[in-house]
Amino acid sequence: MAELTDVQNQTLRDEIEEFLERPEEIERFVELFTRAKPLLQEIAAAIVEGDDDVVDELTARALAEGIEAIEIMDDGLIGGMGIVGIKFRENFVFVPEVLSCARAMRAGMAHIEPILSASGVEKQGTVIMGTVKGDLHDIGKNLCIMMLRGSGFDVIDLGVDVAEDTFIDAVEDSGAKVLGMSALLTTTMPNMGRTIEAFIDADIRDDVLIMVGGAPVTQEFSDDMGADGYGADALSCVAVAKELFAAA
Ligand code: B12
Repeated sequence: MAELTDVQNQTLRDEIEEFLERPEEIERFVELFTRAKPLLQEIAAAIVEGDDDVVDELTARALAEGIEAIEIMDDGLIGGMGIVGIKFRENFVFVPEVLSCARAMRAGMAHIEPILSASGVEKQGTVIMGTVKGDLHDIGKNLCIMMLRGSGFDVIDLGVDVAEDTFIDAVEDSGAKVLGMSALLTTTMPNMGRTIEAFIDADIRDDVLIMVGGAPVTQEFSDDMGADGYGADALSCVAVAKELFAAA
C-alpha cells in the first residue's frame, strides 16, 4: 500500500494531510497521486488552487508531451476536483473557491475536448443531455458529453436547470432516441423522476430511452424512477448510451 510520503507533489501531500480525514478517502487519493505522472499531479494541484492559467498551460504541455487525453482527465482534472469536493463537503472551502476550481477545470477541459471529439470514430446517433431543473452543476455532465462526442455521438446539450418541458421539446424536435439527465443534489434528483413522468403524461415515453447519472444517483434510484439506464462515470455513460442505442 502506498504511503502519503510516496506522493511526489508537495501541494497534494499537504492537501491530503490537512483536509482529508476519512481513511478510505486518504487511501484512494494517496494511491491515485502516487500512480499519477508528476505533470498530472501538478495539474491536480493547480485545480485545487483554482489557478486556471496554470491548468491551461500544464494541460497543453501534457498533451504536447504525448500524455493521453483520458489520462490527463482522470488523474489530473478529475483527481484535483475530487479533493475540492471533499473540502467543500467538510466546509473548508465555499462556493466562490469552488467556482474558481470549476473555472480551472474548464480551462483544462477546453484542451481535452477537441482531441476526444476528433478521434474519428464511426457516427453513433444523437443523445440529448441536460442537468435537471434547480441544479446548476455541469462539470460531470460536460465530461460525459466530451466522452460521448469522442465516441461518435452527436450531442444536443441543453445545459443546466432544464425543465421537464424543455427535455420533451428537445426530444420531439430532434427525434433523438436517447436522453441523459444529470443531477448532483439530493434535492434535485427527484426532478429526474418528474421528467420521466412528464414524458409518460405527454404520451412519448416510448419514443426515447432515458439514462441518468450524477454523484448521488444510484442504480437502485434509477430503477425506482423507471429510467432505462444508469452510469456512474463518463466512461459508463458512453457504454450505457451504446447499449440503449442497440436496444432502441
Ligand atoms: C463543483 C461543485 C459546485 C459548483 C458547480 C460548478 C459547475 N459549473 O458545475 C458550484 C459552486 C456552483 C456549486 C453549487 C452548489 N453546490 Co455543489 N458541488 C460541487 C462539487 C464540489 C463537485 C461536483 C463536480 O463537478 N464533481 C466532478 C464531476 C466530474 O463529477 P460528477 O458531477 O459526479 O459527474 C460524474 C458522474 O457522476 C457521472 N455523471 C454525471 N452526470 C451524468 C449523467 C449521466 C446520464 C450519466 C450516465 C453519468 C453522469 O459522470 C461524471 C463524470 O465522471 C460537489 C462535491 C461532490 N463530491 O460531488 C458539490 C455538491 C454536489 N454541491 C453541493 C451543494 C450543497 C451545493 C449548493 C447547494 C451550495 C450552496 N449552499 O449554494 C449549490 C447548489 C447550486 C445549484 N442550484 O445547483 C453538495 C450536494 C449535497 C447534497 N446532498 O445534495 C455537494 C455534494 C457538496 C457537499 N456538500 O458535499 N457546487
